[in-house]
Amino acid sequence: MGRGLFLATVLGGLSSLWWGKRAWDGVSSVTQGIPLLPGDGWRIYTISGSIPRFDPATWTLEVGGLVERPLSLRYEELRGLLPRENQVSDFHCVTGWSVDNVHWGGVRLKEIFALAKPKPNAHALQFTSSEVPYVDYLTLRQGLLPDVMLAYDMDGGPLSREHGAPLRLVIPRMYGYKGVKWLSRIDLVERTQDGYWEQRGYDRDAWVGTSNGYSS
Ligand SMILES: Nc1nc2c(c(=O)[nH]1)N[C@H]1C(S)=C(S)[C@@H](COP(=O)(O)O)O[C@H]1N2
Ligand SMILES: [Mo]
Repeated sequence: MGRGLFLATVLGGLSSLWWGKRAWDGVSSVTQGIPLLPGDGWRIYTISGSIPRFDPATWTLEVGGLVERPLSLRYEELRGLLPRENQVSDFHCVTGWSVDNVHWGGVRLKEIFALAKPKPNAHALQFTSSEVPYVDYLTLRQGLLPDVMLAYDMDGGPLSREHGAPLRLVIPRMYGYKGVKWLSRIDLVERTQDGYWEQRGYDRDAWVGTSNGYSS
C-alpha cells in the first residue's frame, strides 16, 4: 500500500481521493482511495465521495448568525459588486504534500462584513460546505488576516468543480484542511468549535509548521 493510500485510509475516514485533469468534469473515473495525482501536485479531497454541482443561476453565499444584516449573495454579485483581490500563496496539506505559487482571485472577508455588519458578540466564523457535513471555524481575527480570501478563481480561471467551485476559503498560513471547499454559508458566532478534521484529531489552530506535531 502506497503512502498516499495509507494516509487516505487512516486519516481520511470516509474521504476519498479523486483523480482527474483540471478539465475533468464527470463521475466516470471515480477511484476511491487510490492515490493517483492530477499531475499538477494537487490531490483532490472529498469527504462524501461526490463533487457538489454548481449552478451559477441559483447558487448563493448565505451570510448569517450574529449580524445586523443577513446576506444572500448571488455568484455575479460576489464577482461583480465586491472588490476583487489577487494573491499568490503556497498551499500545504498536513499530510505532507504542498503546491507552491497558487494564484488565487476572490474577495476578502472584510468586504462581506462591511455589508453584513457583525454584532459586538460575534468573535468567530462558522463555514459550511455544501458537502455535508463539512463545517469548520476560524476566529474573527484569523479570518481577517490579510492573506485570507474567499476564492472564486484559481490559476487564471474560475475555480474548478473538484477544487471547490464556486467558492473556497483560502488561509495560506494554516494547513489545507482549514480551506473549506464548496463554501455555501458563513455564520458569525460567539466562539469557535472543533471543525470536521479537528473532530478527527487535528489541531484547531492549524498553523503551518507549528501545529499538528510540526515545529519549524
Ligand atoms: N468540502 C471539503 N473541503 C475540503 C476537504 C474536503 O474533503 N471537503 N478537504 C480539505 C483538505 S484536508 C485539503 S488538503 C484541501 C485539498 O484541496 P484540493 O482537494 O483542492 O486539493 O481541501 C480541504 N477542504
Ligand atoms: Mo489536507
